[in-house]
Amino acid sequence: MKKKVYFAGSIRGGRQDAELYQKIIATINETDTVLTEHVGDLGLSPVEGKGDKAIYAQDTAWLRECDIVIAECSTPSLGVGYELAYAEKYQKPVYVFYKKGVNLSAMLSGDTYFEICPYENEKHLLGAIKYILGRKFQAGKRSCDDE
Ligand code: 6IA
Repeated sequence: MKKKVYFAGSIRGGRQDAELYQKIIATINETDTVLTEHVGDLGLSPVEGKGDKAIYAQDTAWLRECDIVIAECSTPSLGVGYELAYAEKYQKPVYVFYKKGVNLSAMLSGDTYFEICPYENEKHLLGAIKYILGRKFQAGKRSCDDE
């Protein structure tokens, strides 16, 4: 059965990685279902759209509903940080990707609940995501280094 994937990436934190988010979403959609396709929308205006209360209600509902959370955290984002803590509260498997060399917040790298996955390049990132989605979730077997 297809997994429901909550993909998190920066919106108001900055859209410089939006094209990368789009590629991640396309990769996940090859085998599973991304609930948050708007994160990769290159035309998305961070300030317009539905009200913030509606966004919060929808996104937190999706976080409770999803099977797994995958986040790209190279661009710091308050919203993504909040989503990751929310996902932990609901005991969802959480994978945090970031480009090697980026100074990831200690509140992510220091939280042993999260699977922290630094990557070298796009190929490595997309390969790791495919690998994660291709296996069963088993306690103690969530490292993204064992591809
Ligand atoms: O603080 P940020 O804006 O960078 O937070 C980004 C994260 O919060 C993403 O992972 C999204 O899941 C969520 N998020 C933030 N803004 C929106 C949003 N804006 N719509 C849906 N999720 C959001 C609406 C803009 C609209 C024109 C599509």
